[in-house]
Amino acid sequence: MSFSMSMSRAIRLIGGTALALTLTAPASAQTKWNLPAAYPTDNPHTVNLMAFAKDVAEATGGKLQITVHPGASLFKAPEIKRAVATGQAQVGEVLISLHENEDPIFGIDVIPFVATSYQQSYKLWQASKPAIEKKLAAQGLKLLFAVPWGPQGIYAKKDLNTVEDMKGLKWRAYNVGTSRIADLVGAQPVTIQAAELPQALATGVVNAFMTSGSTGYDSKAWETMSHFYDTQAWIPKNITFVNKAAFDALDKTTQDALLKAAAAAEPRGWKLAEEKAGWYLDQLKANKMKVLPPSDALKAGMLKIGEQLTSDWIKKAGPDGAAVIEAYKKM
Ligand code: PCA
Repeated sequence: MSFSMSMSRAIRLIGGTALALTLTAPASAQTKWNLPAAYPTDNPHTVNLMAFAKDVAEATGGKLQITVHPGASLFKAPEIKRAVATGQAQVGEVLISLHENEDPIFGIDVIPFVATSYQQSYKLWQASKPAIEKKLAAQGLKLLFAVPWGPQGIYAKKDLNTVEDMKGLKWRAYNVGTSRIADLVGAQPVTIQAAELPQALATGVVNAFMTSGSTGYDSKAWETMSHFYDTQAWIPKNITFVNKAAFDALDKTTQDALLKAAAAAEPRGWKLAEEKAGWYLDQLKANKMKVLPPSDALKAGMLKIGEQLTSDWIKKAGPDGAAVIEAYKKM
């Protein structure tokens, strides 16, 4: 083989490789996003987020890869929103009422007894969505979807026949509202996020709390608690959002695929939550907990607390908040 032949072949080969690289460039131009989340892998919220990430990867032919980080492994629950707003993560999921201090609208779904069924809760979401979306946008966040928890009940290790029986309890709170309930009943509030709840229970830092059947299940409440009072006081929601700049940097086709996957994630998440709510209470029972409706007296006491929290909220939220509640009531 002559020198010139091998040279020209080498040049052709180099040329061919360069061409191949050019052709494969769009497929290998992969965008990788992190999605911090705060709840366990098998929690319905996380299951739904994983399905969302899978949908996005499939719809974009692997161009946009979202890695879900469950269990507060990347950021702690109260830090996720800021992490996404500042671009430390591109997309994230939070219990939106954690941020009620920034704007009362973020706490609209945790006002007791305003929306207690999934149907009501969905209506409240429709009524409050424009205001929440606007507030998030002002913070550099684009709303993707919202998914509910189970109805909130009271976990305790003794009979609670009235709200007076809650006096002096070491009460685990997860947001402003649950902390305020402790104040109103004369319990001592300790704010602890779900990821740290199992340890708080094991070490006896708390001896009562309100949450869903799922968080009770996730934290093996039966190891320390004996009662679950199914008060169905409110249905809180997690909201998933994306950093606006990260979204804007995507090409239009990828943006559309992301929004389509988000639009599918919302109804799937609501369905999953509702389907599993009963199953979770069954697991508490199977683990020998008493799952009970609240007594009339306990219910009346909780309703009174609800009235107080409702008027507190209306005062804080002003006419804008009142307008959202009015819109909800008309739905
Ligand atoms: N679980 C979360 C928020 C509401 C819920 O049901 C928690 O207890 O932290």
